[in-house]
Amino acid sequence: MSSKPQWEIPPASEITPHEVYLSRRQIMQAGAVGAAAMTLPLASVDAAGKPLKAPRNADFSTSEELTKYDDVTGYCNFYELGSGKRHPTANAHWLKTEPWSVEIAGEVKQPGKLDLDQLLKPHDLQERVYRLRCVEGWSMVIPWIGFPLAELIKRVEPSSKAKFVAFETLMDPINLKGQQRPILDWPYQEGLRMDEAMNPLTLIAVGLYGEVLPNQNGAPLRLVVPWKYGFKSIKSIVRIHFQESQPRTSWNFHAPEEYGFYANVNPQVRHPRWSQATERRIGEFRRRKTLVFNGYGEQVAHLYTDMDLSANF
Ligand SMILES: Nc1nc2c(c(=O)[nH]1)N[C@H]1C(S)=C(S)[C@@H](COP(=O)(O)O)O[C@H]1N2
Ligand SMILES: [Mo]
Repeated sequence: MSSKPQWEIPPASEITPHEVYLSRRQIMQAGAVGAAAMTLPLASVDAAGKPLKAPRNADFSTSEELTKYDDVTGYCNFYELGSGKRHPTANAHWLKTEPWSVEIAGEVKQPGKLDLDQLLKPHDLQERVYRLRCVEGWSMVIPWIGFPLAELIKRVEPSSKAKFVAFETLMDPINLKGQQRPILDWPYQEGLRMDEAMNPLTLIAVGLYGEVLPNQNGAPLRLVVPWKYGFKSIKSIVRIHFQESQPRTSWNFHAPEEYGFYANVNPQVRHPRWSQATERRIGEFRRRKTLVFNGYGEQVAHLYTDMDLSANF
């Protein structure tokens, strides 16, 4: 996000994603490790980039062409690591992911601090290919690895008062130098209504393209909410708070008329400074039409039947 939409397109990489991805998968299959027997490499030193195997969930995956690995990991929004698209990759080492824990708090029966192993161990990982659409007007297709947020929510047992879930990114201004400038009210915060958080599409991602999440993509765990603009998909989460009131969220607080709390991808609702009717799929030349709910309407439109989506944008 910036004061102007950035239409900059990354240079075409030489190798296709399929070639890279298939060869990685073949290497992993040759290892013949059962998914259940696998220990997660997530909590080890320099985990980012280590192979991470998970079966694809075809029911939740688009068959559209994948965005190139180099673009997924080289053209990022992660303002803690710098506000340019290339900065998060160049500054990825600013993010210290070990040790890592996530605080579960608020209206919940099982509050507490979980280290990464405790948080992830009970959950089986799966791969899901989702579209990601940034409010700036570009989109990607990414093979994520993770598990449904709903599984974690059920495990920690929110109380009946929990109507919303709030998320926070790591606050570490000494290392995360982006936080030394008041671009946003740090730490980065996002939130979902409980039914959005429980929707089977909503994913906690810990990997992509068959490997542990690179730092610039939100290691060691991030949200992926595919029917919403990318800014809802908060990276490097350290706190999950269950609450009765609608959470304050960073981009909405920064510019409420530009970044609504709901942030559902909607070609009919303009961003005040540009149209959302079309998008540039990274790697493609021609712009495509943006789909309502980013193409996930069948799964999520029912969440909003009673809402005016131009007022609740
Ligand atoms: N903590 C944090 N999370 C964040 C952001 C950020 O700046 N900080 N940017 C958001 C935006 S605007 C987008 S489009 C997506 C981009 O995810 P990607 O870089 O993995 O493609 O991350 C989102 N999550
Ligand atoms: Mo974005």
